[in-house]
Amino acid sequence: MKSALITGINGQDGSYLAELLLEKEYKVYGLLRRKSVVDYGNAEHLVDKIEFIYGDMTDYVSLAKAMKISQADEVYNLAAQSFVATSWEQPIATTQIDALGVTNLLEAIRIIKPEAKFYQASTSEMFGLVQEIPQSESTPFYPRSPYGVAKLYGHWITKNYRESFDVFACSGILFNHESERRGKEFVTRKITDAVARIKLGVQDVLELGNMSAKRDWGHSKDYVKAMWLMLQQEKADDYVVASGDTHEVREFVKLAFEAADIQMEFTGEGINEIGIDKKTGKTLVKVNPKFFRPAEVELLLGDPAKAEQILGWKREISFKELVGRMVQNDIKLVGKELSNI
Ligand code: NAP
Ligand code: G4F
Repeated sequence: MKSALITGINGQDGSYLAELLLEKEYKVYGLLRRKSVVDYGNAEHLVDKIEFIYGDMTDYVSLAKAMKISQADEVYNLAAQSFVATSWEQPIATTQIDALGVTNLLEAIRIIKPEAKFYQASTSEMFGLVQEIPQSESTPFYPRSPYGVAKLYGHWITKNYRESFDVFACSGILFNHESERRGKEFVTRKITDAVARIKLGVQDVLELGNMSAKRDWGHSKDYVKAMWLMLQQEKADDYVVASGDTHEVREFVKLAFEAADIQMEFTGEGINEIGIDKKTGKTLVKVNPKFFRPAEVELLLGDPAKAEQILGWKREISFKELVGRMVQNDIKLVGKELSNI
């Protein structure tokens, strides 16, 4: 039986990856931060199937202990302060977790079990102010946020441990992936949650920042398969994982309202742009500059050719299906919340 250690176990990707590895009969260990109230988050339904180990990416000793206890054959580093906007408010914590945290974990592997295979959750945010369209493994990086800069360090230190110490270390440069388990501060889930509340009559308006930003969106369930595939190859390498399509935030909003049977259209420009209900004329969407970022990533579009050719990976859930699944799930969740009041 193979064993795996997943950091960020209670996050979006951690929970889907744990499900995938359990299906493949791995013994799964999950690194969990100690909080005042125990919270398994997205891994709540897996508590009987996973062995949790308390630890923190900023604490080398806890990571060394996690490696000692788990003796993991495969280590997936998904833990991060992952919200770009917060990285300007907490640049130092973001760096300690997303940059130095990776070195802490690589050192724990090198010292305790150097033959373990390592996956690093790199990100399309490293392309930032994009130097090429679409972005591939050879596109130069230009991060635009403290998060992007910290992740770029994590990316290079992973490569460095591969080249310096022969650790089987891979980076997955994953483009945006969402799901029914996405945190509600990220734009997709913020939209689908608001659409559900508007549909059920408990919210009037959805306020957003830059709706012209374009993202290459896929479903997390598809993307965790690529993580696993990377660690099953003969040779450690880095791969872009993306859908190969890009959409404006505005398009996501429109499709989300459509999925809830609300016909909405945009009118006006800049900060005066609004989305109105075609039937009633009511304003459903507004711009609030408070959600603008100090530096924006305007366009992300990935080229997944290498992952498709070498890993045999292909995304299965389309953009339209992703939006539909998230909206239907939020309508169900908000409905349940209201019936409990
Ligand atoms: P997520 O839902 O925000 O999960 C992040 C996880 O990291 C949570 O379990 C969180 O635990 C944990 N964590 C945060 N700080 C920690 C610390 N100091 N020590 C230990 N654990 C800590 O993120 P996700 O969407 O699943 O993303 C997974 C990884 O992929 C992240 O590294 C993210 O940066 C990267 N990534 C994501 C995307 C995407 O579109 N989703 C794209 C590219 C790369 P708590 O509950 O304790 O905070
Ligand atoms: O959903 P977002 O917050 O995701 P962002 O910044 O693209 O980051 C996500 O994807 C990265 C991969 O590229 C990951 F590495 C990272 O961990 C995270 O998962 O914002 C998407 C876009 C941005 O351009 C933002 O400015 O949506 C725009 N946006 C417009 N209004 C908004 C809002 N974003 C948020 N969160 N909230 C808004 O009201």
